[in-house]
Amino acid sequence: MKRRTFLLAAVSCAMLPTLPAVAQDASAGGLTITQGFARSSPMMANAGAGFLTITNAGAADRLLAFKTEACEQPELHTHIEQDGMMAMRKVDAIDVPANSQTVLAPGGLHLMFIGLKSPLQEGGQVAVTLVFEKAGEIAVSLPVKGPGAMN
Ligand SMILES: [Cu+2]
Repeated sequence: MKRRTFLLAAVSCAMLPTLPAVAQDASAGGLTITQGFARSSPMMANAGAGFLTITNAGAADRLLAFKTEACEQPELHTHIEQDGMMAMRKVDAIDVPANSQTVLAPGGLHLMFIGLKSPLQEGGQVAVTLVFEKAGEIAVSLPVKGPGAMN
């Protein structure tokens, strides 16, 4: 009986459709995306933030937006200091200068997940598609870390 169960499990595994793998690092044109991660937001309920490094080996580009199934309202954000307090602001685009690195990191620029459809699970992955003005779309998978994770 035990053996039979094992065989059935092996067969059903083999029959699972192969999902397209979305890499944690990705590149298109002269752009390479690395060091991505996401975490739930300590500043806002039902929200999360994503961070990554964009290395641009080519001409200047701009990150215009990102798409994700994880939330209702994906926005590009930055942090600003206002009256001695840190606040988040939406930005229309993030410049990615030629031959440089643009870092989205805690306390600065970030991907904002507003209206999460389900809480970000530590150890899980969030698939996002970055939309660049010139390079087009780059899909990347962000590993989810704990709420206070800094890198
Ligand atoms: Cu934000």
